[in-house]
Amino acid sequence: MRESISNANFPRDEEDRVYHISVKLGDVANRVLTVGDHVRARKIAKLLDSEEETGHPIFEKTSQRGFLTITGRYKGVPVSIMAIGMGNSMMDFFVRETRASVEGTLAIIRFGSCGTLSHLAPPGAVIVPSGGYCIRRNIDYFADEPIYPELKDKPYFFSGNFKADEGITEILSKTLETALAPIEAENEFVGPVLTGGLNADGCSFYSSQGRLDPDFWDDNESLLKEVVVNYPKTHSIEMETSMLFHLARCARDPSKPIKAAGCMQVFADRLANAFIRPEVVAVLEPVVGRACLDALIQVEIENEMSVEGSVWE
Ligand code: R1P
Ligand code: URA
Repeated sequence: MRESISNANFPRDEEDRVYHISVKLGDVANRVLTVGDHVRARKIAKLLDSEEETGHPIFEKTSQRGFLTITGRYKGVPVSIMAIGMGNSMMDFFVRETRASVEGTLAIIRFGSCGTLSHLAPPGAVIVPSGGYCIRRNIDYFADEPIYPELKDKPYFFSGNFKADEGITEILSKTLETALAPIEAENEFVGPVLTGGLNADGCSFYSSQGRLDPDFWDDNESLLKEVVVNYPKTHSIEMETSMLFHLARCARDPSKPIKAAGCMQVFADRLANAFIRPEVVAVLEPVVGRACLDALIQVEIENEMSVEGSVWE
């Protein structure tokens, strides 16, 4: 760390950049497409309007902690594409530090990958959840000396449900269905788009998603059955989208709402124990990435930011 940081509660550097993502006001647009990995982000960023078209350089920042922010215009509308890595805590860094770097409404679409728990969405399908919940490993269950013995009963906890933004979810579903229809007609391994179910965020890719690992004591053999019993509408299982819905729900200031939706390409079939083939991802991912941008720019933002010197000036 080279910059000097003044505030231990919400750290920023001398130029007011937030501590982990390393952006400041003006670097991120009101409309954000977030993905897990940099490669996906950079491929989608190729769809942004060129610098010749906009007359502005495309903003790009990779933080020391591995967050990537790319801000430009898509079909004339300011958007940011942000790669955040994996898991609930990365989502927490992303949502809080982005919120602190954008004025007005923040509209977020997450485009990730997931495991499927629905026969209607095999690998190659795209799932658009209407809400999501979290499955957390209860580490007290595994503790040698639990502080709260009453918490020792259950190895995994299920949270309540958090809703996606209905308006953005509807735009996203329709845009994806239109974009995928011609590809589905040509390629039997792509599609369909499955909407209206729930997403489960595991706090791990392994134990809290019901993966069996003989090297560890996990007590998760019945976890996926429990998912079906507790939440029969669960279509997808991954690691960030429910946390995004949860944090959007907890945004306090009504003049700065966070509206969030998500879609995932199905990579792993957790019922049939199968995985998507790379050649299917190569067809699916660019179409879904473009559809996410097309959906994002349809989202109405009443109080769009205007920051002197930024990419959307
Ligand atoms: C695990 O392989 C990762 O893939 C999924 C999960 O949520 C987790 O982050 O999403 P991304 O493809 O967006 O990273
Ligand atoms: N991402 C996950 O978190 N789980 C899966 O099964 C596939 C992708």
